[in-house]
Amino acid sequence: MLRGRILENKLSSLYKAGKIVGGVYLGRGQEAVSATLGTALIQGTDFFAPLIRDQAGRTAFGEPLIDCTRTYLGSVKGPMRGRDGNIHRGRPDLGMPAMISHLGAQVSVVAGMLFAKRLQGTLAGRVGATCIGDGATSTGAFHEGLNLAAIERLPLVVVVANNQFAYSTPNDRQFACADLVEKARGYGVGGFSVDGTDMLACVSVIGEAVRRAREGGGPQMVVARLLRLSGHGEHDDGSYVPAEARVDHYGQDCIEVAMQQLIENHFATAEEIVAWQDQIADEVQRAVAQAQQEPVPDPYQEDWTALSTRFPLDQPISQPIFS
Ligand SMILES: Cc1ncc(C[n+]2csc(CCOP(=O)(O)OP(=O)(O)O)c2C)c(N)n1
Repeated sequence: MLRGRILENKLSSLYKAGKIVGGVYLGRGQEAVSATLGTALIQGTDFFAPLIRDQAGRTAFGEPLIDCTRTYLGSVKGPMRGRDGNIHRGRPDLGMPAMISHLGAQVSVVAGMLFAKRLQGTLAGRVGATCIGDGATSTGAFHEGLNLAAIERLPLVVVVANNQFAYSTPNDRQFACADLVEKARGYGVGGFSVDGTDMLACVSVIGEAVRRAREGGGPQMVVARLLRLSGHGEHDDGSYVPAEARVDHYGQDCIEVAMQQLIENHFATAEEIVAWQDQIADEVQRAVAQAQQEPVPDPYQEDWTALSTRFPLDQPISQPIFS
């Protein structure tokens, strides 16, 4: 969670200083949901299709920070070889497809990946997960993907980060059911609700959803309630979010809550947390400095093949793939 937050704070500064071309989209306030999902998945076995607000989950799943800074800064050494605007990066060979759209498109992609593994006879013990927002639950892509996964009883976990706004559209203009988790019953999939600002609750509920999917319980949907603590992107000041939403329970910062939980449960001391922050700030600084020194792609030399054809299949995600 801290890696995601500290890295994204740096990206925001770089964007405001005009050093990043394109948008910067943060997961501020969603780190507990994202990181606990990434942690519950097994790198090398599972599939994870993160969204633009899932820096914390990507890191927890095993993506190195340098993948992020290289992509945002357009380095030719990044996973998209500097060809992507910024956020649609992935390592499909390693179970992490590149993001397509924010609006539920990944649900059917992950369902398809799982279905392909079933056809190959290698699905057992595997889970595929994706995160979406409340707005995505209104799209056809979400409906089609979840419906297919339910009929095929695929081990799919869809985590909905209900951050109360789809860009500037509030929940009451987005869906008419009392709670989004009711949609799970409609599709015939397992449904869970969790307070997305509470890290320990997320560990338990998201962990349980992943476990049920892995053990053959079919698709699971988790709805996590929270508030987006930034604009839709760094170009947006989020001034449409009412002041009451910022001060109610779900407006609290999950990182502050998590720190308290760690200290109260004697998992870590305040001094250790400060030391982690310092160490991570240093890692982030190095990942930015390295990407800034690297060249951008030469469009005349670039072979423009799909990224998946260029990755060695046997390389673990934690190792740099480009030298
Ligand atoms: C197919 C498609 N339609 C529209 C957009 C533009 N768009 C990007 S994010 C967004 C709102 C998403 O809201 P939500 O699903 O609640 O996710 P959040 O941004 O709150 O995390 C929209 C309309 C898009 N990227 N793709």
